[in-house]
Amino acid sequence: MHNAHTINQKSILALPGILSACLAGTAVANVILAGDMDDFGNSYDPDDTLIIRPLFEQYLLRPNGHNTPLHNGEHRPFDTDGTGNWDFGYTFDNLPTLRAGAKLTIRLRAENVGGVNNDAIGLQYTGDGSNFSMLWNRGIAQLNGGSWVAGEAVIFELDLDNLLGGVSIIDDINAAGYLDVMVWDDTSVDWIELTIPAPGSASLLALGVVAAMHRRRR
Ligand SMILES: [Ca+2]
Ligand SMILES: [Ca+2]
Ligand SMILES: [Ca+2]
Ligand SMILES: [Ca+2]
Repeated sequence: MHNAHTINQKSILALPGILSACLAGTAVANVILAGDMDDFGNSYDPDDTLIIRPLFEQYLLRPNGHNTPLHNGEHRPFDTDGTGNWDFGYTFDNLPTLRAGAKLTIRLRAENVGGVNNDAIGLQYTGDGSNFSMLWNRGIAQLNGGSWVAGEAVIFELDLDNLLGGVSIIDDINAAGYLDVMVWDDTSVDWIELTIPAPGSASLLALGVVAAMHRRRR
């Protein structure tokens, strides 16, 4: 009986520590990395595996596009070197619910093949597999202060709740459960990161209050 009481008291004393550990744990965002961070090293490394949902893939491989007539129907891989007229696509799928704070970070390089100035990035393909339709897209030059020149590399952080133009696509991503990323057509992709904010700590804070009250009652 005495032993049981001692153990109980110890576990109650440990409670704030456990709770703060929980809070610290949930404060860490979930980050999904696509491609490998190898400074545009080799394509087709184990971590360079492409995931592209079927309808988006159909669009990327459309007969009158770049990939099918010019690249034998092959997808542009991560880390291509010196290659142009090739469209890149990737789908982050099976996503949990995103909230404000979700962001996409992407590292790009303008290839020295001519024609990079009109390259662009698009998010969330909404077409029927044959037509161009993106929920949001912008010229890379526009995102890069007005220019995008051969050999230049950049990391963009795109706030999915406040994209250039004041657009939020978070509700659309949540409704779909995926996020398509497209980059075209003379620009290489080193890697892409999707940062998913941790669930709100409000409920855990409430739990902490309940625990404190519980402790006082004893
Ligand atoms: Ca690689
Ligand atoms: Ca081109
Ligand atoms: Ca181009
Ligand atoms: Ca890479």
